[in-house]
This record gives sequence, structure tokens and C-alpha cells, in this order.
Amino acid sequence: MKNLVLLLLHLTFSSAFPTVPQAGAEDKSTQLVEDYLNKFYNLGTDGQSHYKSKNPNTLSEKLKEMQAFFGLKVTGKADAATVSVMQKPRCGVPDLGQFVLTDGNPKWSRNNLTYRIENYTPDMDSADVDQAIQKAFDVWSNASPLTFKKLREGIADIMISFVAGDHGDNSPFDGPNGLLAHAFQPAPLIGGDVHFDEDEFWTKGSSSHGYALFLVAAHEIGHSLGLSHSTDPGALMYPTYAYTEPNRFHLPQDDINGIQAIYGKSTNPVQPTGPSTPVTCDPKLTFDAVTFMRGELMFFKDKYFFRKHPQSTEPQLIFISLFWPNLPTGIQAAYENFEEDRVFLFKGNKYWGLSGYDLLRGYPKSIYTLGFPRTVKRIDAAFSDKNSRKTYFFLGGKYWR
Ligand SMILES: *[C@@H]1O[C@H](CO)[C@@H](O)[C@H](O)[C@H]1NC(C)=O
Ligand SMILES: [Ca+2]
Ligand SMILES: [Ca+2]
Ligand SMILES: [Zn+2]
Ligand SMILES: [Zn+2]
Repeated sequence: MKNLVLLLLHLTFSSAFPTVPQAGAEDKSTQLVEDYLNKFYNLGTDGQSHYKSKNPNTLSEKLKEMQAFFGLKVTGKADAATVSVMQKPRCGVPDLGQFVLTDGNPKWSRNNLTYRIENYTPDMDSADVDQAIQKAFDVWSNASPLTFKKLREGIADIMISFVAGDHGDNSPFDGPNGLLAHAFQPAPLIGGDVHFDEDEFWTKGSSSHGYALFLVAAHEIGHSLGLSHSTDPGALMYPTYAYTEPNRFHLPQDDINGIQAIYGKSTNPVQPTGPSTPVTCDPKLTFDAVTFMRGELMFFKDKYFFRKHPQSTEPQLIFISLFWPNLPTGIQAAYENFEEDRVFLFKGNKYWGLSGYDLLRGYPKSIYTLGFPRTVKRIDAAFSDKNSRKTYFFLGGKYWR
């Protein structure tokens, strides 16, 4: 299982930091692109009915829609960045429909909802499954007037199950990775129900192995309550999976705004607030660390980084954990050793080495192995000068060379 996950990540990231132009990638990925657009953008429902529609105009229009949704460069072509997003593990609910809430969105007519866990995954202790699901419901009840009661039998509003492959709702799962789960919007019967792909390995929370049930459940329950996919890359309702340690999870502000737009404010006298995703035009925006990486500028900020290619005008915002699941958030300093094609990231008295999308073995290391005195507890900024081949480390009013 671990190998499969790593293989997928590798495929994804090998196109994310290309060192050479990727000629031929477009041909190889034609099938992937068609399948993806068919699944998530209804390719083939307009124009020809067969999903292998080769109508280039439809394909290009759907690609543009998908690129706009993910904040990619809108080219209508299956370029490397687009294919890389398509290869990420994601939710099985299409991105079409209302990404922004509109009047008439489906919602439950009661605030006191019920759920039932119909079966359990063999991957986890059932007590841990109960806890992950309960915690996922708490995420939403804390931010809204909704309450969720667990039933042990009978029909609940939100029926939860672990199923694999074709499971009788016209939305078959796809084996390991790819689609992780899906959920139905508020309605009677199957409405509100959540299905997890049993071909995934479900965990209590691990950055390197399987998928955290709590995170995926919290996202799917958002659909069960009437939320669509958000275009905010920091939102829980963003369609691709990004690992956050479950104990450190806080419902982002975008999702709080979404659920409250449907059901109103929380009954809690202190309204919940959540982390907001940094936006490039915010005049108060500051960065934790900045470095070049293979010709691109990387600006680190909390759990994100902005990535700026010299030829693109808009920086792209990405979760650190999406590229390097084992890196911490809140990086404090970074520099690139251009000649060795290495990037080093610092936090506290530890540092990590990267080779593109690969975290180097043997890290994190202690900064004291670089010769810093024990009085140094962190680095504010770092910079490596290509010409003098010296690296500068800044701390307060001092620097080391
Ligand atoms: C929800 O609340 C309403 C009104 O108080 C009540 O009639 C109904 O039985 C409750 N439903 C559940 C499932 O608790
Ligand atoms: Ca239901
Ligand atoms: Ca799957
Ligand atoms: Zn989703
Ligand atoms: Zn299903």
C-alpha cells in the first residue's frame, strides 16, 4: 500500500518540478485527461454521448473550466501542471455545479440530523473509526446550528459505509488512490450518504501512509450538508486531499462562511473563526522564508507556499504537505544550493534537505551539525551566493557565513 501511494506521489511530482521540458507528456496523458474530464466535468454529456468523445473543442473547453477552477494557467491544453493536478488523490464529487453558494442550494430542513456507521474498515480499530467520524461531525456542528446524533440501527439521515469498486450508485470507486470517497447532497434516501473507498488504507492520521479518515470524512460531510467544492486551495472543501495532522486541524474560514451561508450562525455565543488562506494582493501579507527552486521562486507561509514561475504572472498557492508530507509548517528560513540542486529549509534548530519533490534521506538534521553555537535556537533567513560559494545565515542583528 505504501508503495502505491509513493508511486502516485512520484508521478505527480515528477511533472511538478520539471528540470527539462516534458515533450511527449501530452500524448501519454490523453487517456488520463479524458477520463478525468469525463468524471468531474461531464465531458461527453454535451456533444457526443460516448465518453471517449474526441471532439477537440469540447475537450479544450472542459480543460479550460478545470484549469480555471484550480487556478492554473487557462490554456485549454493538457500541459504538465494540469496533468499533475489530475493525478492527485481527490474527492469523487464532480467540480461542476455551484462552487459558490447560491439561493436554492439543497439543504436539510431540520438542524438536528442523525448519522449511522453501517460497516467498518478493517484498516482501523472500530473505536478509532467512531472517533474520527464523530470528530468530523464536530467540525461542522461547532461552526453552525447543526447537531448530529449517532444511531446504532435503522435509517439515519447520513448513512456512512466503506465500499469498493462498483457499489450500486453509478459512481464506482477505482481501486487504491485516485478517488477516495464521495457523498450525496441533502435529500431523502441516498441523499446525505457518505461512501469511503475501501481500497484505500484508512488511518487515524499519518502523513506518509494511507489517508486520514477524519480529514476525508470532514470534507465529505461538507457535501452531505450542501456544500460544493471551494476554489480556495486552503479550504476543507477544496477537491484534492492535503494532509494536516488531525489534532491541529481548524476548520478554515472559507468553510465556516460556507456552512453559515446555508444554516446560519453557530448557537455558540462566541462565533468560531478559522484560518484564512493567504491571498497575493493582501497588503499585510508577509512570508516566513523565500528561496529559488529550479528557477522558480518559492515563498513559504504557514502551511502553504506560493510558487512563482518566471513566465507566469500569478503565483500558485500550494499546501506544503501536498508536495512534502513530512515537512513541518511554519518554515523559518530557506536557501537553494544551485550547483548541487538542493534546497534547505530551516525551522527551530532543525533543517531539511530537498531535491525537488524528494525529501532527502537522513533529515531533519540539527543546525548544530553546521557549527552553530548552542545559543542559536533558530535561523531568521538564509541565502547562498553562487559566485562566492558562501552561504549566509541571519539571526536578529547578526549573520553567520
Ligand atoms: C428534531 O427536532 C424536531 C423539533 O424539535 C423534532 O420534532 C424531531 O423529532 C427531531 N428529530 C430528530 C431526529 O431528533
Ligand atoms: Ca440519507
Ligand atoms: Ca480509490
Ligand atoms: Zn469533495
Ligand atoms: Zn457510492
